[in-house]
Amino acid sequence: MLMTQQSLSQEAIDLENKYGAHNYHPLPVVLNRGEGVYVWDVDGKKYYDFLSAYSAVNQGHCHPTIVGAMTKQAKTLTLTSRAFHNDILGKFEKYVADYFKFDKVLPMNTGAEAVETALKICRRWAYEVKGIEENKAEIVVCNNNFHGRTTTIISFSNDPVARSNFGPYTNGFIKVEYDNLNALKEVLSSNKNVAGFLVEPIQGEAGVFVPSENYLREAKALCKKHNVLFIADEVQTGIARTGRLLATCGNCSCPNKDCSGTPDVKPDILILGKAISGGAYPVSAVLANDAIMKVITPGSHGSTFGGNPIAAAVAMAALDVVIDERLAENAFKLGAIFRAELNKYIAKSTICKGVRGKGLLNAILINDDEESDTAWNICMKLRDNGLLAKPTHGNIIRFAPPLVMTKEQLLDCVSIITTTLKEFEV
Ligand code: IF1
Repeated sequence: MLMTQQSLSQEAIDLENKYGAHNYHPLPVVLNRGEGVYVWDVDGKKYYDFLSAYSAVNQGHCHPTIVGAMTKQAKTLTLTSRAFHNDILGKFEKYVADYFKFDKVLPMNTGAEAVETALKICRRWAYEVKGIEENKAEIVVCNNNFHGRTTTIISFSNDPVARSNFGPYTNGFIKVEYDNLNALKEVLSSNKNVAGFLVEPIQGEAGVFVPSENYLREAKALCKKHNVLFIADEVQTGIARTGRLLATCGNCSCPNKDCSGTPDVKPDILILGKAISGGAYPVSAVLANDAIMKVITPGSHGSTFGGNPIAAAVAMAALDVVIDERLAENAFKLGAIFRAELNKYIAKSTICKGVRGKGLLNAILINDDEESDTAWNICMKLRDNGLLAKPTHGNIIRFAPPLVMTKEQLLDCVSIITTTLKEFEV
């Protein structure tokens, strides 16, 4: 029996290796079921999911409300394209616009598409509203950014693995150091052609890098002063992940009055993806007020699937769950416990140097160099001990469980993590 099951998992891995492009290096575990904070492998072994599909499954796996809305809509109407109206798109757009307090939303499917959409809106705005000379607009981005995988987006990445040999690259981007207001100030005051500043409120891929307390607020103020659009990529940080509805939580309807950080940083353009669907379906969205969104005219942008009826139904259900189950508050509360508990361990640890993050987007820093395989080996041991996480770089492990976790489950996870780390102490 066990032999058969093991060969099932090896068979699945072999099939991917033989027939799939090798664009990933997954942890060797083959999953076939998920529910809430748990996933199961083909042998029936249960794990805590500490990746949540890169923060897409904030509402937990197979949430019944979301799956219910999806199956109901799937049986009624799946796709009309935007050549015709349908009876749910407008409801979804109103729901999302009200929820995040913007005039308008432009629905797409993936995060990268939403980032591309924001860049296009920003460039049009530069020429048609700000009055920048044609083809001269520049968008400022940050070093070590991660915004997706398209040719334009990787053009302004500085990760050689993501970018090398994919040129020629798209022009019109200027990189500045993240969390450095002087660098931003310098480029904004010396260059009249800057149209926008694209930023992650917390840099995820860079290793869950949380900027200084005032960074986003001051950056927004600088943008305002120079008539530059502040574009927040909240694909990963949005939808309650960091203990607030949005990490830039401006005038949104987040019920968490308890949260600390930087209030009133309302982006001019907000980019959402991942958990806007709870991971059930690819849904992304770009939000802006009329003065900006008006540059989008018929034929200038679109997508066959963007804002399709299933996406609309799924996203409304997924955003309902965030409010109904108070996920922002839960992420805020559990995140504080998580970091406090890990810090107790870290005080006596040599293998783990620190923990950082906000809400339930956290990472631990492993005491080894970036090229080492220590973080990978720890993740393999965490897997054996019933918890799935993935390294980002050789010495950082990201921890981002679904936000529907209970305190008891979280403490159980802390115990798995610290027990595992103990095996690596020298
Ligand atoms: C992969 C990281 C997470 C994102 C931000 C846009 C996108 C992403 C801030 C694009 C996507 C992903 C994609 C995933 C790895 C991943 C990631 F490790 F790179 F940093 F989440 F932690 N903006 N992030 O984080 O969204 O087009 O993928 O829907 O395998 O590339 P997408």
